[in-house]
Amino acid sequence: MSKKFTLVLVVAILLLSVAPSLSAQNQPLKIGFLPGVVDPFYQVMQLGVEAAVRDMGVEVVIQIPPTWGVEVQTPILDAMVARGDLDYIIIAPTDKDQMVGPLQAAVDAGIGIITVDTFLGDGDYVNGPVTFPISYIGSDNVEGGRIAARALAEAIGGEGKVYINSTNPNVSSVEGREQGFAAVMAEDYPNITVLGPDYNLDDMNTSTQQTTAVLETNPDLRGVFGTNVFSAQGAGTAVVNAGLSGEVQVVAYDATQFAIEMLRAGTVTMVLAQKPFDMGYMAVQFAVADAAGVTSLPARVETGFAIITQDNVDEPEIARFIYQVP
Ligand code: T6T
Repeated sequence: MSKKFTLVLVVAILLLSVAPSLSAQNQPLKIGFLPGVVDPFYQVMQLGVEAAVRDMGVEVVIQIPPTWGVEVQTPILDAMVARGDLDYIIIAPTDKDQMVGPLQAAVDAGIGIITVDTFLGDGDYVNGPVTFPISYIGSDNVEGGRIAARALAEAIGGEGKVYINSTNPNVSSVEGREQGFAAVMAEDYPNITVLGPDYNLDDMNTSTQQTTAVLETNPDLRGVFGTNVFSAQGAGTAVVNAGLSGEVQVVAYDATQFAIEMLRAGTVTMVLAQKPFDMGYMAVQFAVADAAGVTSLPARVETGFAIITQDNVDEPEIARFIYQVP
């Protein structure tokens, strides 16, 4: 092959690889991103979305609900649909049932839906009650709850009373964590009693108040599981405020800087990091692939965890999963 032809071929390949992904109307693909709430987990997810948007030459419209709930998320979703220029919406549904209708309307308007972090229905988009989303990209939260339960059970010597502090009912992510946690305790630790869950509606102060009340009424409490950012931060704060740091063990879901500080201080015994950057990046990839005509996208992608302890928190391959937000 002549050198000139090789050079032309290489340049052509490079140009094709950076060509913007186009919609059916031959316009740059435009994607909406609508997470659950403003928090470090979704901020890291947004970094993943933005990195993929840059890499794949697409456009994104980002809107983040100030607080959690269908009454906040639905109007934002409806406004995104009403724009009429979005090809896909990447969303973390704030209720696995109540968000089905509004998202079905988005699909009826010709918008592809990819759910991240939380799912609709039972999460089975092939054979379940809800099948219109392209995919669910997120954690296996039942397994996450099981990991948390084993860590807490080990930290308290396999016996005693523990408490779950969580955010909202009917949210697939924390619901799975609660289920996995309770299942391991029931199956493998007959001498551990589980209190809760109490729901803090994603408010850290409420979580602190709830956990404080449980500590006061249960002086024999040995451990607490906070099922997400604000639950873990609130529960850990309550344990510290009660002067019980290191005595009442805390397992934290989500690797915020706050959780890591509590880990280093000995208040938290294990932090379970999710991979929100991966969720965001892959969701954009899936939208681009679907627009290009790919038909073999998996309906479920589980992005895994990093288990963070005092022993490994400074190891670069672990520390990289701490939620670093700008
Ligand atoms: O734990 C994450 C997320 O996985 C969950 O669905 C809701 O809470 C967080 O956003 C953390 O606040």
